[in-house]
Amino acid sequence: MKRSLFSVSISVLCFLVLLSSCKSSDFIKPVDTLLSPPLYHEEYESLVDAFREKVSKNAVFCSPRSGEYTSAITIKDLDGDNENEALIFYKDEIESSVAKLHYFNVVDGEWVSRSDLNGYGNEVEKVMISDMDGDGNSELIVIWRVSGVSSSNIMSVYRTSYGLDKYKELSNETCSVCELADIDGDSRDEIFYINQTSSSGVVQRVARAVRLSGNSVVIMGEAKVDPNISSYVSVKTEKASGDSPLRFYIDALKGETQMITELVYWDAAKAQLCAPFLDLNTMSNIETLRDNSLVSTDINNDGIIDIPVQGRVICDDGVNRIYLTEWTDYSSGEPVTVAETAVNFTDGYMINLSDSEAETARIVDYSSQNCWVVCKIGKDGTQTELYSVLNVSAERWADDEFEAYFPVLESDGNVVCVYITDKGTNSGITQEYLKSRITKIP
Ligand SMILES: [Ca+2]
Ligand SMILES: [Ca+2]
Ligand SMILES: [Ca+2]
Ligand SMILES: [Ca+2]
Repeated sequence: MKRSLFSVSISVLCFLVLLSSCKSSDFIKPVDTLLSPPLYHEEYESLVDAFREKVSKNAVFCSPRSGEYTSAITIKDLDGDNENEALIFYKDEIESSVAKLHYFNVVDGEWVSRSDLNGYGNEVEKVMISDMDGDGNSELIVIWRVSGVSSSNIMSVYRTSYGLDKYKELSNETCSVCELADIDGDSRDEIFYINQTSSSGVVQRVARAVRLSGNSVVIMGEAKVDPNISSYVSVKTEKASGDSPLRFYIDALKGETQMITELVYWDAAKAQLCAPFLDLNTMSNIETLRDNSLVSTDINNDGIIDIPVQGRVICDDGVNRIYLTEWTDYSSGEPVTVAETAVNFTDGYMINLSDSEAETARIVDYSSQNCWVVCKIGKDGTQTELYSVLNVSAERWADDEFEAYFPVLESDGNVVCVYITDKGTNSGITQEYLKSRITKIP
């Protein structure tokens, strides 16, 4: 059975509307108010009928919550024979505690049920598909989860068993973060994840890379990371090139308000997975610890992700303490600051300071008026007011009182505007300069 990817994706889209996660079984009912196109593509009908007939009449479908495949039904050529196979995530009924995976292939134009696999939770977080060992057959990596318990995700790896045309589970393990990527640059994917263990009340977390070897999942390398985090927020990678390995940047919350970024990569020369920020004395990532929830991002658009490291205090009036943020590129193995910003989280903007400005800047924070006054500290300690940055509602912005201000950012019915003092003007600060320097928080 051949079909274009395009027609599959349309039918997948039609399904998605009704399948936000595991939803009740009335998915075939038309919902005219939601959609004008048909709910599912006609090509799906034979598969859904086969599933109802051979697997379960009352099943409810489960959509993976994240990742590339977010439909309960994924149709894809898994073995490279130019015919599609189908994966269906479902539960026997809405209250069932076990989500399952069913695998179909096509024989003589008919969908044939091949494998029915029990999961390790009542939801599906993500499914990843890749031929990890290059034998022509795709492996399936499924992250199962229990509703509301993100720390108990279980990663299962499934491989086809020859001759039987079935999928079989090779391994399962708890994981927090899980990505499929070519970690060592040999053109085959490995699995990268973070595993948590607890023994006698002591929690340990390790970043781990595993690959497929025969019918086993084997550890390539592992590296300890900060165990004392509340949750992982995001995982990013850059495109690996030449000598530059694939690097994982994992932002994690510590407590409610602090954040760290773990950096993990494969060191080809040492044949080791490395996580350089863990301080072994304190077993914590002090290098990137900050009192805010800024996440790593490519701040200077050079293709390398930068980590927002907490710099010196630029405002401490006894009530508020504001730190300079030093966006740091670690791609050379040594920290290189590529941008320095003062971030106003309350008012939703940041000021990108030049090196010399960052050295001498001080902020006076009139937080009740949503106003920052940016000053320069002279060598003799004198404080010169250069400009003020104000956040006002769009309604107030129309008033005459802001005539001396010019707008730099507008969003959500608010205007961030700036007034430059005479001394600021004399220092060479212009409207154009500040318009290019004051931006939204990434
Ligand atoms: Ca196939
Ligand atoms: Ca394979
Ligand atoms: Ca590889
Ligand atoms: Ca960068």
